[in-house]
Amino acid sequence: MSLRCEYRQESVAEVLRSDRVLGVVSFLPGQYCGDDPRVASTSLIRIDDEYCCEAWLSDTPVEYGVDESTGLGWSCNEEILWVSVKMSETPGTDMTELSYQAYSRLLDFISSRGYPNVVRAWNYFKDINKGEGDEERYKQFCLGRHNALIEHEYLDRYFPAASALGCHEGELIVYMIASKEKSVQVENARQVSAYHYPRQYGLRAPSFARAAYKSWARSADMYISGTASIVGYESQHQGDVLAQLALTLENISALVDQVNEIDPMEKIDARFGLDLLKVYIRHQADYPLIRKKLEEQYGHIPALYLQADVCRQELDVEIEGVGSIHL
Ligand code: 3EB
Repeated sequence: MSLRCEYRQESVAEVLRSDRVLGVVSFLPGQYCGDDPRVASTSLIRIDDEYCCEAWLSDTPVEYGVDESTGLGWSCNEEILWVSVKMSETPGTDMTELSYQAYSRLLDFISSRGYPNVVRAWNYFKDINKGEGDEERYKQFCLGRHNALIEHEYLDRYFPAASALGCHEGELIVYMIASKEKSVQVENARQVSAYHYPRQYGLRAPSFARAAYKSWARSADMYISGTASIVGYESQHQGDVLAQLALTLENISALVDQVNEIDPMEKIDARFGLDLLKVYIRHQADYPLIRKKLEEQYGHIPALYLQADVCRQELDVEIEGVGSIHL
């Protein structure tokens, strides 16, 4: 069994024709309007037209459906359960409660289906930087997510790899890759683990690992969490997006090295390498410069550029990645 992520040029509807599709993530403009349970529709805005959507593919046919009681969309093969949830907000919605509900539903569901381990999760919601201090919506999101994870017996070192970004409008969207067997969580020696951030970052620190890797029956994947210009626990290079980008790329390289150090791979010469990059940019005007720099370093790797708000107000760029074993 193997899992592959691809950025695709075809429309979501076309990608969905294959019976090997575990999940598709759609973006604006051209958001998917159907009701296929394999689609997570986000209001993240594509900055260029190179790719239309993000596809997660199985090498065997998948089974899929909607969970009647919660409305979760799911799909699975023998080893992987891909699941997404959409939580509507009404005026005055408490983000702590909303993220708690989202995670409780997701974690209950994946356990009940026999895939209790979250390898990787993505979280998108609007107005992520709105609210002061502990009232900031990102911090409230972290509190609700933490409470649900702890209730489901996730300890620090089992937190999934993750990304949490602010999107344009709409519901809280969470999608995740869950597995039957545990994945391996990886931290970055240059950064304090997010779950150990000090009190100023919220009542409960963010519950995520810097990276994770998972061996499947016929492949192994590495998931680099959303990575930004942070050393220790502090944001660096406020107001200088290119310096932020350079530091972000150093953090990503350090993580890839770290994964390669930890992974007890028996094959000599096999290393995890990056296959895809997803680049979140706060100000679209920064896109040309960011793209130029990224292509100098990673020009051979497909990259998807999205406008999104980084969860720390002072940061303007965040990058995540997917990798696999390169022989
Ligand atoms: C950071 O390193 C930047 O809350 O799930 C990156 C990845 C970040 C995931 C999350 C937040 C999250 O703290 C922000």
